[in-house]
Amino acid sequence: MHFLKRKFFVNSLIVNNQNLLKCTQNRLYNSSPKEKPSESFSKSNENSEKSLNVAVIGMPNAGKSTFINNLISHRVCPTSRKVHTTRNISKAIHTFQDNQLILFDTPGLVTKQEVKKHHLENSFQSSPKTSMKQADIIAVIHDVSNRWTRNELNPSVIESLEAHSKIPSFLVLNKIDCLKSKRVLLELVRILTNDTHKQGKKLPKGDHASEESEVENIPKKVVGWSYFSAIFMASAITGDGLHGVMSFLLKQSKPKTWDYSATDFTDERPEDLIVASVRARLLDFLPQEIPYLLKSEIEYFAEENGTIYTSVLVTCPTSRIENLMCGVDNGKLRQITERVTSDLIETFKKPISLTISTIASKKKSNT
Ligand SMILES: Nc1nc2c(ncn2[C@@H]2O[C@H](COP(=O)(O)OP(=O)(O)OP(=O)(O)O)[C@@H](O)[C@H]2O)c(=O)[nH]1
Ligand SMILES: [Mg+2]
Repeated sequence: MHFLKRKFFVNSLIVNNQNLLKCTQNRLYNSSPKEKPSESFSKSNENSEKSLNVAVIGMPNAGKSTFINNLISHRVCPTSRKVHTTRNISKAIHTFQDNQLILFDTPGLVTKQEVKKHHLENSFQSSPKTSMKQADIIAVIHDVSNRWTRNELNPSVIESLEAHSKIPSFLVLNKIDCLKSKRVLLELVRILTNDTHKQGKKLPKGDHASEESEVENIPKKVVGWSYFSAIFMASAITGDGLHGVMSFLLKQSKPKTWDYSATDFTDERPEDLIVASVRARLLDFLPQEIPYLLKSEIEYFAEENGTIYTSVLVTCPTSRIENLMCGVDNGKLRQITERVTSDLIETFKKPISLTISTIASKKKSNT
């Protein structure tokens, strides 16, 4: 073993191991189908229960996870400024009155070549497909802040919609807060729907400009999708436009027995959610490719008297990178720990005592 000494930063409380052992069985969030807390509530209301599975897809960094969190006003999905924050399918569950929305957060769509080039897990390709297969409706999140990519739907998006063309879909033009002039949005709606929508409204069939071009027999590059049921203009970060999306989804909801209890908000194990939250903040705090080289894993997890006690170990490839992550006098590690702690408080709505430890797997840096 070539592990060096460990560095760590504990945020707030420290607990002894005996306490931790005592409460490891006391898991917080049950991902299994509904039972316990709301069982009696669900049973008595079974006839009126409605539910909707929504697959949220789009390119990396389009704002899919932020969209889900702010749509349901609950930070369930870790987010970051860098790409590939979400690496696996995960469900955010939102129960409101007799409606249960299940939002599938997915990794950004990538090609086989990108998976190979960036050594991404297979889940990058399989998760969006799995979520679309189970979906009642597909939400496509499209980033309009990037002027180089906003004028067309990426071919991977169009391919995904084609492969699931029987499932209704809607488009969310996201990050509208970044646009100085909103006029560009009307043009984007026209282009991205192949002229089937204008100003967010579906046109009657005869009005489609794309049909005219068929008459002229000029082959055109397909840059949009003609079958969106609705278009929304939104800013996932400010919440602008999300109210309309929520009303739309609640209307689409179908009579169906709930899969989860009214108190469930995720199908993830809390340990996995904690590790994903640490990983997301490392992406924000560390430069360029460095955070992608780190490996985070849970060391312990327990709950006692309503407080979550947890520790995450981050393995750095070299001591140079470990020092970079910890900063002078562990200042950066402290900042990261505090940030993740406040994220987790928002997620679990409970006090959190988090320790992040670091370790270097090589004694000397390669440089
Ligand atoms: N200005 C602005 N930024 C946004 C908006 N929505 C998301 N972002 C930012 O975009 C970045 C990526 O957001 P995420 O929600 O992590 O994006 P994602 O699509 O889930 O990314 P991956 O999981 O990596 O595919 C973050 O820095 C967000 O704060 C928005 O409406 N406006
Ligand atoms: Mg994400």
